[in-house]
Amino acid sequence: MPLNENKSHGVPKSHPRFSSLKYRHKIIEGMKNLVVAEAGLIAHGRGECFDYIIGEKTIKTAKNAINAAVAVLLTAKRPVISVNGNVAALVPNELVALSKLLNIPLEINLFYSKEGRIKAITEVLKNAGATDIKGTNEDMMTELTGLESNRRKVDFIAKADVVMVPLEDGDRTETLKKLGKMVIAVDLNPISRTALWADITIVDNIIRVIPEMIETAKQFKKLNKKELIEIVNNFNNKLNIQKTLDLIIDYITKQKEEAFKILE
Ligand code: PTJ
Repeated sequence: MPLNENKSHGVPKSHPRFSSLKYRHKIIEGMKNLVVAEAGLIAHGRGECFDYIIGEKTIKTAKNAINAAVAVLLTAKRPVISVNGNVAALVPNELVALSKLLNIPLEINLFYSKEGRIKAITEVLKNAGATDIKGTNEDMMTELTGLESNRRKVDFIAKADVVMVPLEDGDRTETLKKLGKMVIAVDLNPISRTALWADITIVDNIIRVIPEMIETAKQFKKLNKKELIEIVNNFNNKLNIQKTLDLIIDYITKQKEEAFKILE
């Protein structure tokens, strides 16, 4: 048997936290080769913490939001998926598969600018099979008014009607909304500014969201425009976030009851 067949980064596959540790290492590797910003490690840790309190699974409200998001992306005129370092490190293949399935461009948009990062992320996406990557040529970029961070520099996003923003910081979502764009957010924190500002908030881990969106897109591609619009119209983001918080409270209450049983 080849050495390490049952291990990844020294972690045995039988380890109860194997999956979580595998994604941690993807983030660490990503940071070493410039894909992930240093602060991306901290953001990942924050995400892990929120993932715990939803039970590390796709909860019903996330599935509702995913359905609405896919329906919107299938009916939008000029949709785009924004890509940052964490997302590129965690789910490059899945992201490219989704972009191809929906025929939507990926645009690299970074909060932390650093020499070589755009090139490194472009490489990762190209290796995953991406052919349509925006945000790589400064000369093609314009600036979003009302935004001071590095995220103000955009390419296709400037003309987009729908922008999907996974793992975002609040400022740009607010700006995109003020510019009349529809925003789909993926954020494990249900009460972050991004989550509250977005039109559709998917409270789930990006590692589960993109594969789930791919499966949903395969099904929804068989629906007609009227049926897709109905799915969007039946979705209420505010209510969905409220229900997400209720599910978190229920889960924590249950965990509180369960917590000490193993010690008895
Ligand atoms: O690559 P860059 O330079 O564009 O920077 C990317 C980060 C993520 C570092 C930057 O956007 C940032 O600092 O983001 P924040 O403000 O930390 O917000 C990230 C949000 O994503 C937080 O609410 C986290 O809880 C959430 N989050 C972290 N990991 C995941 C996640 N949400 C979904 N899936 C995750 N795996």
